[in-house]
Amino acid sequence: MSQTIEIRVPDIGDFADVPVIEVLVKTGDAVEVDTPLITLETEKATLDVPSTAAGRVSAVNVSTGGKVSQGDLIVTLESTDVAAEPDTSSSARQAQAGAPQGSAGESSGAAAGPVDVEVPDIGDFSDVPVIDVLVKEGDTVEVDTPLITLETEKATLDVPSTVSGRVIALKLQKGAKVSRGSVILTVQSTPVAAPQVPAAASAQAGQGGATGPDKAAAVTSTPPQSSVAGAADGAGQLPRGPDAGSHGLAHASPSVRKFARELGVDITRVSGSGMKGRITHDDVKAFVKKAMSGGQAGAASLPKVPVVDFSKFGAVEIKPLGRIQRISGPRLQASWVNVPHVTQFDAADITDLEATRAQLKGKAAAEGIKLTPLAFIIRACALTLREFPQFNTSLHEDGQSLVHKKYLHIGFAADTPGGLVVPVIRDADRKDIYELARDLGELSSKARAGKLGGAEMQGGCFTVSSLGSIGGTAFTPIVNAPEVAILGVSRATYQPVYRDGSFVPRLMLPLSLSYDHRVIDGAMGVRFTTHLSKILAGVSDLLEAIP
Ligand code: CAO
Repeated sequence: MSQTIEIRVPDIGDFADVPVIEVLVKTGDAVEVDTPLITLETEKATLDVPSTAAGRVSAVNVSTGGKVSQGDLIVTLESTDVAAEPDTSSSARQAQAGAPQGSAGESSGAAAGPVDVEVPDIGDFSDVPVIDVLVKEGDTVEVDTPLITLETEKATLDVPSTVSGRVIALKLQKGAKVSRGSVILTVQSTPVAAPQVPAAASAQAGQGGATGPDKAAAVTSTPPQSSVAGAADGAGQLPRGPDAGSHGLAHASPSVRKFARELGVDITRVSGSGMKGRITHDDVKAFVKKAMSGGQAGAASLPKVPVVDFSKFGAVEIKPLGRIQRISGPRLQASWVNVPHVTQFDAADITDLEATRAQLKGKAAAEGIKLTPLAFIIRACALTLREFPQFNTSLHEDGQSLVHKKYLHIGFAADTPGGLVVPVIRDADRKDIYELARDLGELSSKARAGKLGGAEMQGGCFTVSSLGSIGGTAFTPIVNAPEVAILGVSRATYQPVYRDGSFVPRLMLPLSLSYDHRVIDGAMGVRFTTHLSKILAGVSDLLEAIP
């Protein structure tokens, strides 16, 4: 039979008018015993108040930013599970601590020296599992830096340090079981001024927990000395050692951190939308959602370009982007934001190459082949890629390995009336200059006519973008990801080159090689362009007939 149950704020020590920094449930939600309902932030700690009964939330009586004291109504539940009424011994969940205790407690504010920090009074609980160790040996901790996270049957609690100093010995590991008095670690303490002490919460453990009409929910407070905190990580409140563990640096309540842990989320990567940048459950969910939707998290978090109403400044006309721009735009942006680009510039002496090309051009034209510099450049790239197989790879989606391709298809950027497309010459390493030139001509014509098939634009290993027929001295092409490099070619011009004691005019071809720095380092980048330049200058290799 359905029963209405009111869940109220339990005894939270001497605190009153405590800000609600997060409301974790809404009307209609099903909650279990111990489902966190709200997060409170006292001067000293962040506390989750869990439900003491199971049921469906029929009314939420608090809101974020509101203030509550002991006995205030949090939510009303419609419960069908009368048997799930809170165990009156739930007072055991009162992990409130009273007076300073333990060696660490006495040491706070004392002279420097090694100090053992112990598990404080955690109510009736013993052999409580340590579900997270938040610091490591060598870390600097401050008073209130969370050290370990405990999970009792009823709540998740952070145990903060009671001294400041350097951790010299960690005395337990994740998975260990602890009770009051267990030594957590030893800190080489530095003397600190005694912390501001609010009146210590009265010790509640074992008192039956009847703190409100619905009995106490699991609540902890953080007295200044050895005590259990809900999560002593108040943003902007507690100083943090520079080496504090990443979990310790996250501004989130224990339930949020537990939630993140369960989902395998590194909470330090989640940005908080709550008060003072606190990370909420919704922030963790949003983070996971973004990660699941194909790595959009990074792009989604990019700062936005301002939206401007240009008509304020003069007449405007809005025209839709072309089909190719609509397709290639997101791909270019994906490469731009994901690939750490470096561009290596160089210049190849193609004086002899152009002389040879001039000789061969007429004969090739008679066979219907337009022998442009690009055919030679693609041939030179194929030969260079054979020497530098690292450039014929793609990062595996696992981010831990490289896919080495045993084939070599080279794409080239073609400027068409409809926009930029990249036809792909298959097996470019197995074609001679004439075959490459023929492929180039055919694919370029098809591209300009908008007749390229999908398959003719797929499978590229490396791309060449030649703007040489138009002009320019250099540019920074965007890698055609998941390829790892692209060669930009600008207009060849005669330059004075110092040779054998004098300047001679040489036709120099500007090269701009952009590469993915995750795969290729700078030395390899410049070796590639040096080798490429040598082959272009030598000519003979380029004319080699392919059996
Ligand atoms: N330096 C000097 N002259 C060059 C040159 C260079 N680097 N590259 C080509 N030329 C000359 C050629 O020699 C040719 O002259 P001749 O007829 O006297 O031999 C002339 O320019 C025209 O060449 P082409 O454009 O017909 O042939 P191509 O093989 O060089 O280029 C293609 C073909 C499809 C790549 C080109 O037409 C094109 O679309 N380029 C634009 C690519 C582009 O937009 N890239 C940018 C991508 S990033 O936004």
